[in-house]
Amino acid sequence: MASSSALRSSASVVVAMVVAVVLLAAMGAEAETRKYQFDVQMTSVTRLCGTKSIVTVNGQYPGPTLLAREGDHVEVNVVNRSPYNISIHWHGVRQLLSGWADGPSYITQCPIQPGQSYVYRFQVVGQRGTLWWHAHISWLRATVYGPIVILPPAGVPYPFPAPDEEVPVMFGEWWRNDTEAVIAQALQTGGGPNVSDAYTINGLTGPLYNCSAQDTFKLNVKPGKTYMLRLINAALNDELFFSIANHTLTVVDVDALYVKPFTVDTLVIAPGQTSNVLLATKPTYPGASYSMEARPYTNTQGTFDNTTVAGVLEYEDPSSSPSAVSSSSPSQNNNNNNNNSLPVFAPSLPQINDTSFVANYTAKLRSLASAEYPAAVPQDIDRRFFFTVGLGTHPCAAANGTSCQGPNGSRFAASINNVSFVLPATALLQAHFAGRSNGVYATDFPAFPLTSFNYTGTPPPNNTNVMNGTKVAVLPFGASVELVLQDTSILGAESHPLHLHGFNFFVVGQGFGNFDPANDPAKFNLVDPVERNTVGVPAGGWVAIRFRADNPGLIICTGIILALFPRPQVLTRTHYWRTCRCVVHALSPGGAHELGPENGMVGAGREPAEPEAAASAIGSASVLGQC
Ligand SMILES: *[C@@H]1O[C@H](CO)[C@@H](O)[C@H](O)[C@H]1NC(C)=O
Ligand SMILES: *[C@@H]1O[C@H](CO)[C@@H](O)[C@H](O)[C@H]1NC(C)=O
Ligand SMILES: *[C@@H]1O[C@H](CO)[C@@H](O)[C@H](O)[C@H]1NC(C)=O
Ligand SMILES: *[C@@H]1O[C@H](CO)[C@@H](O)[C@H](O)[C@H]1NC(C)=O
Ligand SMILES: *[C@@H]1O[C@H](CO)[C@@H](O)[C@H](O)[C@H]1NC(C)=O
Ligand SMILES: *[C@@H]1O[C@H](CO)[C@@H](O)[C@H](O)[C@H]1NC(C)=O
Ligand SMILES: *[C@@H]1O[C@H](CO)[C@@H](O)[C@H](O)[C@H]1NC(C)=O
Ligand SMILES: *[C@@H]1O[C@H](CO)[C@@H](O)[C@H](O)[C@H]1NC(C)=O
Ligand SMILES: *[C@@H]1O[C@H](CO)[C@@H](O)[C@H](O)[C@H]1NC(C)=O
Ligand SMILES: *[C@@H]1O[C@H](CO)[C@@H](O)[C@H](O)[C@H]1NC(C)=O
Ligand SMILES: *[C@@H]1O[C@H](CO)[C@@H](O)[C@H](O)[C@H]1NC(C)=O
Ligand SMILES: *[C@@H]1O[C@H](CO)[C@@H](O)[C@H](O)[C@H]1NC(C)=O
Ligand SMILES: [Cu+2]
Repeated sequence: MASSSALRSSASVVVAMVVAVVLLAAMGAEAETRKYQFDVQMTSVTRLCGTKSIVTVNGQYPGPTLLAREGDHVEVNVVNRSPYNISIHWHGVRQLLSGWADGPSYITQCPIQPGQSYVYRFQVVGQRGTLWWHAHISWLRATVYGPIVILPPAGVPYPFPAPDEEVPVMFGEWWRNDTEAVIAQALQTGGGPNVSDAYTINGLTGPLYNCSAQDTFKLNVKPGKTYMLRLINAALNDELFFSIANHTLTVVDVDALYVKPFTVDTLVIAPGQTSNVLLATKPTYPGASYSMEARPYTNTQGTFDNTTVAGVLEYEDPSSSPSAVSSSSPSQNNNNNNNNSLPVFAPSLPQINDTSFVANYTAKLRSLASAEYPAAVPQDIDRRFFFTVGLGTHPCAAANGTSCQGPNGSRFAASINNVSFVLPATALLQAHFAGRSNGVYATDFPAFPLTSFNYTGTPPPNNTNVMNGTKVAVLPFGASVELVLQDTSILGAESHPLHLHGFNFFVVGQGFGNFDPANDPAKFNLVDPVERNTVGVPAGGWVAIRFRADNPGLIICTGIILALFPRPQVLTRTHYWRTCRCVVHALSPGGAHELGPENGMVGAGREPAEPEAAASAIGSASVLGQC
């Protein structure tokens, strides 16, 4: 079990105030240091009538909840008792001045090798809501993940009526086979990785799969109460629809940022995204149970996991024995089957390819933009980027040239502006820190496509080859950045979730077809656009985001990291969720892209400085580990 200690140090408080004077002073918060022990280990787990050994933290699947209050310091000692290299990413945590703790292997750190350990230290500043943590190397995050629950500072209420109870609800994917074998095979053949066999809710596959009813997530509720579900999409590849029969969900935040509340029957959540939603139960015992279901949204032309995971919302029966009544959380269990005789209602979910439903849903998301929680949307832009995001091919690496399983015997690759990211052998942050970026990465990532074409036109260009490289784009510290992400129709238009490390951003506009630089910016929402850390680039469309490159905290890497999540079936993806250092580079097979300010990295208490020259003054090399 993860534990938190109440150790309070005045030194911590001082640092907190330096970093976030405004936020913390306003709240009068006293920061704690929360300490966790994460033992990464192999654990036997049975699902769908098959038992396999998976990588877990502390033997738990999903892993333990990391709980903190806004303003707290967090310290996680990760001990690697597994046979795999591993690192842990704290997804969505801004990591102000703590870039070394972000977690992506070969970007901000070397992986923690078997038998070794690493202490992640960071502070939660200016965020409250739900985030999550996961392994950040290869496909280990398929099983190594868990919730991050960030409570508001003591005494600070939610900007909505307080729920009676809060429950993390994590969506995931389950493969019968070893997921490291699945991704290794895809990389070898150049084809898409095998799709998952089931989706999960809190690690449980539910009654719609064979040999699975015993592994069903049950949410036990009382009538007349409000439950806050902390939704997390930890699936590797799939955007999901989610709905609970006969109940509505009121969305109050996304990615640990409050939104203007709105109520829906069904919501959409992309991989990496989180959302707090309020579930008001029926005023009286209904004598029925309600299925809660999740299944994918996709318009891919390739194969995908076309299955549905279900859990059950069960009302406490007032006529049952008092022993069934428990007031303590969590209000969930796997084996309580005493309501078998009740009718169970099922929700109706949108069609799997209902892109207009998704567009309608995302259009409802607005920042709260209140006096307490303002939306600081950059109005004047210093740097503009236009990135095409999509699929392409690499030539087959096999000597005979014909054995690969991608299009026409090639290998699938994902790219941004036609550059496919190649993972370096030295962590980028480390290379920068040591002043030895030469030969590790180049700083010539193109801000615009080198060749323009009809990005979403049909037919797409015949030449699908992409170049590869470890390239970054450098941002000056403090710059206001606008980034337009344009999906392409090359090898099929698809929705690609994209994620930034170290930053939140505002989604100021989106649309279908090609972005029109003459007319679309006039339609941008610069007042209350939703702020988040992960956004889906619409299939065959574009999305425009804005942010300020104000986080020198990723020190060296200062980074912003944009990670692209191409669809599973079409990619050889090793590189999902790669973060990057100071700028934008495209990831290759599995393409992610990264972006971040390289100038202006500072150590705690230092002024912004020149990139490599200042590096040696920053932090301590010992935190890097050995590559
Ligand atoms: C799992 O992998 C084995 C070989 O490693 C293969 O024979 C089997 O078909 C795979 N099963 C699934 C469900 O992919
Ligand atoms: C992937 O699926 C194919 C076809 O079902 C199967 O033959 C192969 O063994 C699977 N590979 C892995 C690693 O599961
Ligand atoms: C369950 O098993 C039956 C019989 O083997 C099969 O026809 C059906 O497709 C399976 N259903 C699922 C969801 O796997
Ligand atoms: C649930 O919804 C279904 C369909 O919308 C309706 O037929 C049914 O009466 C509802 N039942 C309960 C108990 O809410
Ligand atoms: C997905 O599965 C559903 C029901 O099992 C089926 O109706 C639908 O046609 C499938 N869609 C695709 C694209 O395979
Ligand atoms: C969605 O898929 C169905 C068949 O599965 C098809 O008839 C329909 O045209 C598709 N809709 C869109 C918007 O692609
Ligand atoms: C999306 O919204 C538009 C306008 O609000 C509406 O006409 C359309 O029916 C909606 N589509 C879906 C799938 O909800
Ligand atoms: C091509 O090479 C691959 C290994 O790189 C091998 O598996 C395959 O059998 C070869 N195909 C032919 C036609 O020689
Ligand atoms: C781009 O392609 C689309 C779809 O094929 C077409 O409707 C549009 O006219 C094209 N735009 C230009 C500028 O050629
Ligand atoms: C693409 O290839 C097709 C078929 O080989 C050919 O007809 C077409 O002219 C090519 N298009 C371009 C833009 O080269
Ligand atoms: C980069 O691309 C070149 C040309 O296609 C290829 O020879 C090389 O192996 C690629 N490197 C990587 C790491 O994929
Ligand atoms: C683990 O990481 C180290 C350092 O990058 C590397 O040398 C080693 O090959 C990796 N081991 C595995 C099993 O990937
Ligand atoms: Cu992240």
